Amino acid sequence: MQTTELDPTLSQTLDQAEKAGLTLVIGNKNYSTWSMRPWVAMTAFNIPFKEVRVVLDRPDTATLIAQYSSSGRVPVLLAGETVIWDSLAICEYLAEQFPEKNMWPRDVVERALARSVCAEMHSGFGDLRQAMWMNIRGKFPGKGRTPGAQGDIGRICEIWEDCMARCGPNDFLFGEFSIADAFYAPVVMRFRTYEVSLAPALQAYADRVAAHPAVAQWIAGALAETETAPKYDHYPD
Ligand SMILES: N[C@@H](CCC(=O)N[C@@H](CS)C(=O)NCC(=O)O)C(=O)O
Repeated sequence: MQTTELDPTLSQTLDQAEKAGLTLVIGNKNYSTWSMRPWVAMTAFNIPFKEVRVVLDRPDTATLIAQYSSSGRVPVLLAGETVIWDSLAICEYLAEQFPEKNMWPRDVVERALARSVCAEMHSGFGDLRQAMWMNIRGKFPGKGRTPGAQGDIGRICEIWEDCMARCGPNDFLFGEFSIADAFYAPVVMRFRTYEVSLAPALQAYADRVAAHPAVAQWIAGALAETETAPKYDHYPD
């Protein structure tokens, strides 16, 4: 098992993490979109946790993940004796455990909409995932624009526009940063890597997400990683 150094700003809260008993098992920060979502949410909402990083696409990856979860996938949240897998289930669990943090919007309708956009992200956009995988360090301008990926980009822009229209041009999707923004953060990473051109208001939203301290901290972690994954580091012609 490989682990990353924890950010020094988090180390002071390690005692709390031990007490809360939360450990988040993630994959490589450069490539693992599903890991990024709960990690960003936990960091953004100052939920202390211990991070365990398993390097993906290695011969021992499956064995290492199996130490924590039989799902065979990351992320996994270990909460004391309880094992919670799947990014959305993890975020829902945390929102229930820390209600005072308002990880979902406070308003019931906004909350339902936020859950809708997360569910759509969680279960959809397969063409985007396939043609435009996340590689934070990578630069693949213009690549991956299959018809399906273009359609997914169009739908994501529509979602963002609807949210901006309701919440205001300088906000996150539902006003304050929420789980919904954490769910779309990997899309923001993809739009940067593949240089997707966006309308100014949407580009401004993408820039706000990338500049959020939790997202910036994840990006810094991705840039500092040394492992590579040949199949994701070069875009085939
Ligand atoms: N639906 C799951 C998807 C998790 C997933 O596919 N994780 C990938 C990494 S991003 C994984 O663990 N793959 C296993 C492997 O690469 O061996 C979630 O939301 O957490």
